[in-house]
Amino acid sequence: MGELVVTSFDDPRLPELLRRPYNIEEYVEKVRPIVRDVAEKGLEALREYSRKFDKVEPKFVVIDALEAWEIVKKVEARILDALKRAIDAVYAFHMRLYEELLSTPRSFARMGITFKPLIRPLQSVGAYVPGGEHPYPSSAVMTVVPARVAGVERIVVATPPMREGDNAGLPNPLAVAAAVLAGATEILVAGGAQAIAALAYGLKGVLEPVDKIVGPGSPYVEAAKLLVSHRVGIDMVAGPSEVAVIADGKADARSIALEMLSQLEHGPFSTALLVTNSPWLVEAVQLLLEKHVKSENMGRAIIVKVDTLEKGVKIVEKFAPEHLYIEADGAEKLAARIRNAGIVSIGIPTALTDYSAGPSHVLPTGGYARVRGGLTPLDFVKVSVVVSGRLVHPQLVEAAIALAEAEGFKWHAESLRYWLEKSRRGLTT
Ligand code: HSO
Ligand code: ZN
Repeated sequence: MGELVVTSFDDPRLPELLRRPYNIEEYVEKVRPIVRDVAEKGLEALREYSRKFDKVEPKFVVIDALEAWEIVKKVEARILDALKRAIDAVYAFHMRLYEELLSTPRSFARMGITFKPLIRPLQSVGAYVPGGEHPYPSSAVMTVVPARVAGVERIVVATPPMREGDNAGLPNPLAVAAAVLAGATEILVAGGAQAIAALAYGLKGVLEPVDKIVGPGSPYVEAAKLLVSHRVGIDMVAGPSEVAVIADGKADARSIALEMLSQLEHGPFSTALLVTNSPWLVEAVQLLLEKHVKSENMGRAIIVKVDTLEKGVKIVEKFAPEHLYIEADGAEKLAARIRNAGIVSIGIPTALTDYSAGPSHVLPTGGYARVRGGLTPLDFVKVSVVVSGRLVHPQLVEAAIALAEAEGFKWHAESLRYWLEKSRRGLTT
């Protein structure tokens, strides 16, 4: 059962109300033994945890893209078609974004040193696609597509086996279809912390470890990602969905309520916040939300009445929501002022960005929007630099010598002196 709170800007309980209802650190302790077991015992431990948590034995632990097509055949043509359209849109957006952000970098030089930036894709990544109560084929699209656009060769999608029915022990066919249509190369049939451990450590003879793990998941999955982040890259803590809404008296109460309900239906940990300067809207939205929030499996809805939208912006900035939806006069201006939001929607339902608008719906939650935005091809490349030069400005070399000496590193200093001398004589290569 969800919860609905109506309050105002000065309510001293506000920070507490806006605090996320879970603490990832507690989960880190819970998943530590699981991660350790899978790291040490591999496949055997993975199967054991699958029996324990998924209540089923996976029929295959790893499925390659070719075999996966057999599972894709089980998916209705209509849904396959929807998936393809979503993939097209997400692909087009990320391709364009990639060109804008990472178009072939040119070399440049300064004080005798030439710098050549190198942007290279990671070689392998794992993308977690949640199962459980809802399948998340859209999350396969939103992780695999930006990885493909960046040029990642090996993309492993991890998703749990289904518990019941014809597909018991197999991954959800929708998740598999989305994964292979988007360009995944392997499917790991595992969920939870054990899947994350398998991706990070590999499974002897079955699965090679990956370089980076991305994608949303339960607090267990997120905690496991944190635990393995000393050996693989991770994207972020992408936990339960959140939306903040800024609206004024002209907003359509029904659309506001639907924005809130759609993100709240992700479950009891999700949060939807409305800030508005319109007393009328407070009442109308409250009325529309009440029944659903209190009778369905939802998170917490908070409606905050503010006297000016300025104050609303302040609350939203502190909350740092995953999604921000704005329906108010001067929406563009308001959007430009918000520094902490994973994605901002103006006149576009957040559900469209969840599926097919283009940007990835893998977004920072729990306040992490202070630190980063959503997943993009930038998360799948690394930038390094080749430096070269034969005659570097002596001031730079002398500065380096002075600093090496100050740090007490005599061989650093000596290598620099030797090179400086060589370059003075035109002997450097
Ligand atoms: N709202 C979620 C994404 C999602 N919604 C997937 C439905 N399916 C994270 O922004
Ligand atoms: Zn959603």
